[in-house]
Amino acid sequence: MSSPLVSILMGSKSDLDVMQPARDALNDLGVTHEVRVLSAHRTPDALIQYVADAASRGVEVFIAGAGGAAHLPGVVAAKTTLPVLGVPIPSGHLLGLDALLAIVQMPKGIPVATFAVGKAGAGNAGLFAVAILAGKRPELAQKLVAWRKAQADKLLKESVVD
Ligand code: RP5
Repeated sequence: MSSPLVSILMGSKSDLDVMQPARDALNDLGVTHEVRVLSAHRTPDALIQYVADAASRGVEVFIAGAGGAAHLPGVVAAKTTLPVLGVPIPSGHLLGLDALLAIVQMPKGIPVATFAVGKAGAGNAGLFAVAILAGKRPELAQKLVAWRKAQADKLLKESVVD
């Protein structure tokens, strides 16, 4: 089996589009990752088995996106001491506010880092995963600096509107 550094989890295939920016960030920066759809309430046993297995294969960071009651990131965090980055997915009547509150309000003792609702949060979770990994990987830290510079250069090129 391959050993990706990051695992991107989501509770439903319907979350894939919102989670895409996390994949994009990891692809841009050349970080190995895998993507799985596993649900805390629909497939709890498979989820718990996967988390244990992924950690033993070398995964160092989990990104978990979920909508609604959104307990996926919390359940992942309950089963590993590796960093878990939670992304609230906008869905249903509450448009992600439900997921945001569910993820950000983890009771003391089992932390989940919570990101913005939707695609911005997914992208930032990807970048944050890279930042965590870059702590012990100087070449990755350099890539992150270059990525930030490219982002700034792009904005500066477009800064004169009129
Ligand atoms: C959550 O319920 C998923 O993360 C998804 O955001 C939401 C709706 O899932 P589906 O009904 O589209 O499968 O578990």
